[in-house]
Amino acid sequence: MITLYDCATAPSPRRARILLAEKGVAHETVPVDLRSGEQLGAAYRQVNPQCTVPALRTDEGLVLTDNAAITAWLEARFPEPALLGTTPAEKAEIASWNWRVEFEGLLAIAEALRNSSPAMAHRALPGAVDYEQIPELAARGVARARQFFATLNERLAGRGFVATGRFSVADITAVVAVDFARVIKVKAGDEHPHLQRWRAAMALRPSMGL
Ligand SMILES: N[C@@H](CCC(=O)N[C@@H](CS)C(=O)NCC(=O)O)C(=O)O
Repeated sequence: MITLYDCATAPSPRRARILLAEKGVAHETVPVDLRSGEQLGAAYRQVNPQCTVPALRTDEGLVLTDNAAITAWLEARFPEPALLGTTPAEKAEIASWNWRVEFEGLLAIAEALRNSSPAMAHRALPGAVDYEQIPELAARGVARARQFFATLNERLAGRGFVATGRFSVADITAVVAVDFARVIKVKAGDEHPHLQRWRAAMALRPSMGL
């Protein structure tokens, strides 16, 4: 059986949940309570010494400790539907946009949240090591997230999907990033018509309710 170590309220495991649903892969879920610090406890450290979710235990007992590994493994193990592209050019385009959405979107939002939230004092970065907050980074993160919304809106003008002509992992990462931005009060508005149209179309996929 495949096991997902998950947290219902966190964006990174949501990426893995949506991917598993889009691939139609049956699995068990083990919740990890990030609010109480369960990820830093001895039991979860045995699963993932990096103390982050998601982690995925494969049916062969291999433990994958980040979305990059989970995505690569799922695509290789369950090739259909292809979510990383099929031709060399598609694979490159999807990898590029997925990285941009991670770096310009998800990481910018995390930068804003983790450097300002009192609940994340001393925890400015995820992982086994504590880092202090740098309050100035919060404002920069918000500015970067706003820029990400503008970039994504521009990208989606006249397009149905973030990369290539088909649904891909780049759409999954982008939906998760756009929704996560609510925590720093960055939202799509009238100035983002293309982004809003795409997000409404994505909402028709049952996986996006996860
Ligand atoms: N590179 C990782 C990042 C995972 C990550 O940052 N997860 C966060 C939740 S969204 C986490 O585990 N946080 C634990 C903490 O803040 O201590 C991935 O995408 O798999």
